[in-house]
Amino acid sequence: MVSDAPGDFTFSTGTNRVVWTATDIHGNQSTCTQQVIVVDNEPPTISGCPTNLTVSCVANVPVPDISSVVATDNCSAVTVSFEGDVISGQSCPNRYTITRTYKATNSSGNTATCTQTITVDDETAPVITSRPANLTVSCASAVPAVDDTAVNATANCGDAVTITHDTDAISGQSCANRYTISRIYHATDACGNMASVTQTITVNDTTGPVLSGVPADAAAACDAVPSAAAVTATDDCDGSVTVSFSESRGDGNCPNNYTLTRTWTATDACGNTASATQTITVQDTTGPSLSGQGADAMIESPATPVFTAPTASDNCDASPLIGFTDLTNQLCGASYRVTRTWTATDACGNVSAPVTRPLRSATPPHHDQLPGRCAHQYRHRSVHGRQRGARYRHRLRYQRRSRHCDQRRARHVPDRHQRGVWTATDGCGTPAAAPSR
Ligand SMILES: [Ca+2]
Ligand SMILES: [Ca+2]
Ligand SMILES: [Ca+2]
Ligand SMILES: [Ca+2]
Repeated sequence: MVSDAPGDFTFSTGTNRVVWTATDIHGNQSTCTQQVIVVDNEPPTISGCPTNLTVSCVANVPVPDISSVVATDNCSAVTVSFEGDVISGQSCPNRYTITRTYKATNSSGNTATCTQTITVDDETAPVITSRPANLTVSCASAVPAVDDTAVNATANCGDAVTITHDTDAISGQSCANRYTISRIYHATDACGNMASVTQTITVNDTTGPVLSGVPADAAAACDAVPSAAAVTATDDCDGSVTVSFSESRGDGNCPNNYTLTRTWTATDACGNTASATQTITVQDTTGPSLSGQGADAMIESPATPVFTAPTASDNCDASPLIGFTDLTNQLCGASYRVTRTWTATDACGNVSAPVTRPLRSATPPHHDQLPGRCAHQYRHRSVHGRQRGARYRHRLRYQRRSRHCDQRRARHVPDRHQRGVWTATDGCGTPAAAPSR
């Protein structure tokens, strides 16, 4: 018997039915059947999974791609598929691990897998696109409030950016309105990556206060120097500030001619100052005045004239100098008139109006024109009277002028009991009076 069964026959997986037929030379046949069951227990092989990679953002995670995956099987065709992603270790939207599995499946259901690890890790800070500019202000009150909305930033992954700020840091402060502020803003993405920007605000008060109420330069009499004005000051930062005052005197050409320089100074909290001055020119232009000089008087020669000097007062000088000049006019006989003129001069040379007083010295008048023809002897009679307001006294001596004098008549004219006055003159117009008897 000869077999013609093929030696390299390949069976498929599963049940294969083999019919054996025996044929003799006469064509008689006999058959039997053989079942060959092929079982594939060997899984496919798989390779070519996409390489592991790291991306920054979710958006950068590639879609599954089987194109590079290669799978083979010893028995049958193999199907490659994407099995799925498993996410682990996620700490924020853009920081986690993807385990991506690809699977090869043969017709017997045998499988093999390979995995790709995709790391999502955002390590990139936002980019700040706008920020508050550095600035300088004069006063603490002008420092702007912190403003997060003034900071804008973008995140590489497109996630939301949160803007925050630190507490202002103050440095270099030397006074209430002179220091530096460092104001730090932060822009932070969803994974905590942070960019920062510092705004420097310089506070520097360089402006002095402004004075008000400073009077203009003025001239004043020495006894009418005005008191210092009430000057006030306002500062751009400090509001009302204290004003200090000083006064200096510059001597002039005499004690009551001088200048007063009044200076007002205001200083703010940072030492900026403002000052203003007023110059007052003080002068004594008023002369002294005299009073109390003695009355006009008459004395009897040869007495020495004695004057009662006036006293002087001045608006500014406590002790004006008093001087005088005498003018003598000779009258008749031994009579003369002395006119004394006083003037007072103050320390600045201002001269008073002069005051004068005449004092006349006269020789005794003679009562040579007594009533009647008789002159009676009135020896050692004192005669008192007033002439032109001045008291005078003369001692008169009368001589009997005639032996024929009618004594009786003379005694009755005037009546001896009636005190009367005769007038006699000294020939200079100076009347004298004699008592009657
Ligand atoms: Ca297989
Ligand atoms: Ca980022
Ligand atoms: Ca100021
Ligand atoms: Ca004076």
